Amino acid sequence: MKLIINEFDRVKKFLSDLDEYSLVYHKDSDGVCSAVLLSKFLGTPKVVSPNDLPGIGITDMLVNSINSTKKIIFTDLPVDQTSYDKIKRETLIIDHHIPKTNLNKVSNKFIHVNPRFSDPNAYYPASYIVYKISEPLGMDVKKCSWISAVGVIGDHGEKTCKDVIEDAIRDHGIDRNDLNFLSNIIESSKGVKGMSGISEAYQIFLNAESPKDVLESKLIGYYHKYQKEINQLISDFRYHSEFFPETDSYLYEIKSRYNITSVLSTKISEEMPDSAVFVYKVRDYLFISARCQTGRINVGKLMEKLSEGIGSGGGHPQAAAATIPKKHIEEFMERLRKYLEGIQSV
Ligand SMILES: [Mn+2]
Repeated sequence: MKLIINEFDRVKKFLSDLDEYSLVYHKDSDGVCSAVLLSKFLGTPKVVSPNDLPGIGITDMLVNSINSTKKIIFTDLPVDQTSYDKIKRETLIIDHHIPKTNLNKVSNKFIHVNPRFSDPNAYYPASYIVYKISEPLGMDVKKCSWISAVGVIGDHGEKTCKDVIEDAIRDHGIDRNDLNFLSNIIESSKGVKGMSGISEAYQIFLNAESPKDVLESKLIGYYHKYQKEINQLISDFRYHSEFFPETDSYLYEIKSRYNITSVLSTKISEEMPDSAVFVYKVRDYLFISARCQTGRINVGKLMEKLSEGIGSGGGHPQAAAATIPKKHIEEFMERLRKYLEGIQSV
């Protein structure tokens, strides 16, 4: 299977007269790496930012600020699932999430690149798409193959994007573990410092000539802090989680300054794949992360059902999440407990 870019000629034209532009990227490893590649190939953007709301959301303030430049590029963000009508400029969207709307058909100011338009099952992270688009445009991509590979690994795309992983390993003297580590460094920067950590990661990767420059940067400090926190929370989980034998489930309230809920629930559930693991954190709202690696309990459906009418929830059968506003937390926890105790099925 090969990556097909339907809009290649329009992308080429868009990029050929690009003087000032804004760049908005998803705040994860693939988002950062694809944004770094674009910035290296196209020159530094005038405005650059990770998306600034939870998940894929973008504030009006950020939209206003990117509307001040002639052109806009989004990478690794499903702009079709945001309020795109507020975008006023010629805009290139490079994405790989499951699309809801093809923005090419909405307005000709949008160039919407998503390999799923030609093959709904295509799986190519944004860092790979950027790499593959830039190569025929005459960019020196080989020099940056390691950055593309880090993004691909971050989004678990190694099966469909083997060639870039091989390029990176061959040309930069690194192995798969290094790529994994570099991706974890980005996720840790987000975990420890949120949006500003992600921006720091972007800047450090942008200035890096080689993986070594990243490995010697202050991002390593974030990585170690994050790992330490994860290990402490895993041992705290053993003592303080609540077990529900009726459904073979664990419920745990996390108390950490870090953005760590999803990572922790994944780690724990990987050690007990048939149990269901629910990790939650209470702030201005409740955020809960649910895992069941074997899919015995379809946590995607469960989160959707439990948050019905009081919040938003959903995801995959093995991994899902929900966000509940403060006033409905009690109601949500009651529904969840009833389910976990086997009193009520959903
Ligand atoms: Mn992403």
